[in-house]
Amino acid sequence: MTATVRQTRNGAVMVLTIDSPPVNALGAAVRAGLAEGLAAAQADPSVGAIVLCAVGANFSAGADIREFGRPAPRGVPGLPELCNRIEASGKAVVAAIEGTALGGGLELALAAHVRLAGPRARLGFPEVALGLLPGAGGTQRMPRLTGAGPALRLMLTGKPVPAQEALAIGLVDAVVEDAEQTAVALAADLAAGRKTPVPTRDRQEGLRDAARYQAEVLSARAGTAGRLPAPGRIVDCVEAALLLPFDRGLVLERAAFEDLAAGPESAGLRRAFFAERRVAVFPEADARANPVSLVGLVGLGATGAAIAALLLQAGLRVAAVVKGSGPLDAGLRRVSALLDQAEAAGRLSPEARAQAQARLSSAPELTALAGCELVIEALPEDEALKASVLGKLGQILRPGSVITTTVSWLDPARLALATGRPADVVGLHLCPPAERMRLAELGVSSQTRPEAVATLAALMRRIGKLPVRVGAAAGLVGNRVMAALRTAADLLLEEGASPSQVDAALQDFGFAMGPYRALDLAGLKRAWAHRQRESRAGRPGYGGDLADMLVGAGRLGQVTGRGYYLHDGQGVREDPEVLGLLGELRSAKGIAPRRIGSDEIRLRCLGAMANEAAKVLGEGLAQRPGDIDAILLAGYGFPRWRGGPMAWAADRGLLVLRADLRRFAPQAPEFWAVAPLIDDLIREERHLDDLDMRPVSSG
Ligand code: HSC
Repeated sequence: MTATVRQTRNGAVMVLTIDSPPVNALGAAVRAGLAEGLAAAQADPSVGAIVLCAVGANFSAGADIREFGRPAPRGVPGLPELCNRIEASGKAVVAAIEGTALGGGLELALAAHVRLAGPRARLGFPEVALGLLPGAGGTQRMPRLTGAGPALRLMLTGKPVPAQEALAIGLVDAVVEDAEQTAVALAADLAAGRKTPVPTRDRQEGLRDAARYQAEVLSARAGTAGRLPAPGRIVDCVEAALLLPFDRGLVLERAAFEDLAAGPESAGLRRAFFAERRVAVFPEADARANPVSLVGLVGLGATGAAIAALLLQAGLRVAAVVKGSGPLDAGLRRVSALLDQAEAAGRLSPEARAQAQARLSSAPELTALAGCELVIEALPEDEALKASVLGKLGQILRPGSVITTTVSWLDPARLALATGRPADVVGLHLCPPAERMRLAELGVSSQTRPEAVATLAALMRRIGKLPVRVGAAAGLVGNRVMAALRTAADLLLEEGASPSQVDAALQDFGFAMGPYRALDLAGLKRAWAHRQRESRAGRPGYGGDLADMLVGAGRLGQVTGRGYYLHDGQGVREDPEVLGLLGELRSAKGIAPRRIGSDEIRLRCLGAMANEAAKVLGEGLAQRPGDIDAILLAGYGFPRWRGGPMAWAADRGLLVLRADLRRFAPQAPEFWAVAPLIDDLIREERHLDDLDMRPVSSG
């Protein structure tokens, strides 16, 4: 007997219980255990029926994603084969689904003859988020039960449905209070009557209305025109469930799955999946997170209001402090508008919205925050203003409360000193729009106490953010890496490219928006102020000259109708005036413009990001390459299916990347200087991926 699957007897019923923490993924050992249990049940004449169930919060999270791309162990059936064996069992198989049944986990249940779900069960096909499709019969079995519409919805959105909805669409046969107990009783009945219900492959109810089925396929196909291949292949397979015999449909599904699993898009998405999970491991992760129910918020600008709205929606109380009745009213209106949006989107019921609003209080003075367990200072990027408020908070707050300072480019370690209690301070960077972007970078200094980090991380998770722990430093990690991209882009403009060429090349790579469109949207003022500060501090840096000329000409971006582009009634257009300014800049620098192709644009921009990321890693500001990828994916619109800038660098290879950087260096030697970490890894014959596996160290 394999330890990951327990075989127990209950009269004539053999119960096979999957017990493979943390999520009951269907790796080789579990599949072997299930196959063994199934064979034992078939061979034993005293067994009349079988129950499939699991322990823990998940029935099963599906196939073990770590096994993809590795050779299958000999003698262990693959998941498709295992599902076929379950379905072909002469003895009835009843699946008892408690918790989540995802992907291959749901396919296992679909191969059973009866499915019972507990009231809190959730069922779904998240494969599409990994660039895959259900590859163990799901695309052929589910439509036979539910028709094309529900099957396509689950497979194309990747979102699980709760038990009652699964019942309504015909995905499960009943929702019962204790799924395992009921399954055993039902299996005993089936065993007594020697009955095996119709296997899913022979069920027809979902296929009967062929015209409707085809219409649903057609309408789903219209939405699959994007960059990723999986959605189109899902639609093909679901269509095949109607048109082809079951076994031929399985062959088609298998081929599509193997194609997708071998493709670069799925590789990138799987990498992103693991990177986002690995960020949960950091030196302070096991420290005690203080319970938080009342959060103080200083400032209700765009970021502050977004944080307030998210906290209120998550059931927390918020005490906001804003100086002046005008700014306070404006801030409260922002919070209300965000709660309205949440209600309109169905994320809050009208009652929940009213309750959320009632949990918000406001005051003009910081002393109102004395009772807060955690305070978030969300004032504009003005060091003197922030330092003065943080100093007062340091005096007002009880010992043990956590002080969070939101930063864009300011160094949270420096700001922490202003409180007089730096151990309690954590920096926080949220990307705009803060109500939507998932990233929460936590800037931790050598003085920060672990409980403060754990408390803020837990709070961020509660409001739906992905907390990534980084070292406290100016710009933290994300802004620094993005600044390198912008510098590389600016240098390309000086050499001959236009803003629209750069944007098009990066959008073609998969960025939602190129850097100049993004700058126009965010406004040019903030980046300009940062350059001014850097220049005053004796760190002038490369690039930025055109941006300075634009700001000087009052072109502040979309808000003023003009920035890198013209924004008027005719949309966003290239502006000859900007190209003229660029010409002047090149002449002043004595640069003869050259034609630059899209490949070179991408290579330079991504090379600059990867090199900066390697510097950040070498400085110990990020724990792992995957953390940097997670930051860029969750906060900065880096295309998820590309895996992130470090994934890009790993694919390109460090030697090739180093040669690229050396080639670019003459124009801006300090900027393109190869990160010492890249040289070290090359010398030690190691790879970036090796650093993802190293244990995290504190400090
Ligand atoms: C699939 O099923 C494909 C099949 O259709 C076909 C296969 C056919 C093959 C044919 C061959 C030719 N695998 O998220 P958490 C790890 S594709 C491996 O923090 P939670 C995770 O990395 C799969 N590992 O927990 C972490 O590990 P760490 C479709 C998996 O309670 C730990 O488990 N399924 C894993 O917050 C805890 O994870 C999915 O995409 C997996 N499938 O959430 C489901 N799933 O501690 C993905 C998790 O070492 N999983 N891990 O860092 C989830 O959505 C969430 O994990 C849950 C639990 C909601 C299940």
